[in-house]
Amino acid sequence: MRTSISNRVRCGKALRLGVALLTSGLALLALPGTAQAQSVGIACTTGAASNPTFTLNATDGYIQLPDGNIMYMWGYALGGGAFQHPGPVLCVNEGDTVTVILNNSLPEAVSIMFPGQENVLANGAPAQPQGVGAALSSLTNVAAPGGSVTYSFVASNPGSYIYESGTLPQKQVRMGLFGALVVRPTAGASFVYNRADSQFTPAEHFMVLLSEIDPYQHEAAEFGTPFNLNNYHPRYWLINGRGFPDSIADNFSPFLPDQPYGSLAAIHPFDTTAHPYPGAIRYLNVGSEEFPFHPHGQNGLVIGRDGRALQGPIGQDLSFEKFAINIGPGQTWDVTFKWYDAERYNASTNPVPVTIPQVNNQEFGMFYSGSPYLGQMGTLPPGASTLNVCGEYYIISHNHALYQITSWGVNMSGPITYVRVDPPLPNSCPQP
Ligand SMILES: [Cu+2]
Repeated sequence: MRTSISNRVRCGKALRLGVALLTSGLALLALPGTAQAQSVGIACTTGAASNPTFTLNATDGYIQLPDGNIMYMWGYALGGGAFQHPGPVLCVNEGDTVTVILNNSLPEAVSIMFPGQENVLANGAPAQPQGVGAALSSLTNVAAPGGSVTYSFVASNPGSYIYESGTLPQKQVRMGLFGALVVRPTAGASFVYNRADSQFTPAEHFMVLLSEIDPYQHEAAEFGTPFNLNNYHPRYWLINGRGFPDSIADNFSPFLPDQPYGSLAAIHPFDTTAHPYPGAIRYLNVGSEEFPFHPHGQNGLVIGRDGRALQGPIGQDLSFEKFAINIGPGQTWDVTFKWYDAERYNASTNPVPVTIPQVNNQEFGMFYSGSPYLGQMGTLPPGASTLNVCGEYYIISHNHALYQITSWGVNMSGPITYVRVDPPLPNSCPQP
């Protein structure tokens, strides 16, 4: 295990170096895809402006979990980059011919399926299920150990998609061979679909990729021992490959070198003039159960599922509001959301209509500003500290299958994240 940990540290150095190079713009020509280095929100990896090519290496590594465990994983690493979990978020444009070269460094044949994409080619011929005799061995063409395969398809429908292994998915997807694919519509990158009502605030664009881990299956893969799938029993559930509280750390946080994607949703209050468009969340489920995700504070507006806008035959709007977002296995849901400052409480003109208890009778969470008013910092009693920076609000957002809010028994960790509501624009709050 000591060797594994030192590997992890080296990977982290490589990732940080990669981010530094990207920031300086020097690596744009050298890498087969470039990742946006923003700290919060969906961090797209993009290729050429049209018809991009991505190189993904199936490899192994380790991730950190909230209970302190280190977990052996498989993953798709960006060509030239280190192991990461989950795979890079591939963002392409509608109409692109997308090419994905898969190189396999794992000890068994692996593949990539692109659910929702039509007419996928493998090495230039239609992708086909593979078999040994009458037995199905893979749902699509594979790369043998040490080998490679090239997939291509035309991204003809905008929306959110999963890409994942089609080979022994009951093992390989659970080991981590998955990622997200975003197809941007011709309407532009601030739209989810080619519908005017799917416009969102580009700075408020998020991903919630839900997955699960049975540590005994991963241990068996690491040490090459058998695993009885009848005993499959997840103990960890993750968002974007992290469990809470790691889930709300920045993208590319140095202390999570192989888990680059956070899930904090940082937004501003809805305002018809200053902030008229909603935020957008792309929910994806690569697990084996339905995950009823529960964003508190405001219902989500479900505008698309499985890479298709919710609309009738002549474009009628069939979107609907939802309290819990019930993402089934293999599904993707596109959801927009707003946060309204309904009461507009103000310390001088519209105070909270309750008597604030004296300090000795209050409990302070680590994100409380000391003031109930948005955009104000209050005085905290001696000994209390806060992570709040400018009187912003934090609203929990979590998987509502509460038995899954755990990391192998450590309660209130796992698939939890926050919506962070900053004071109205324009403001001087330091941005995450
Ligand atoms: Cu809840």
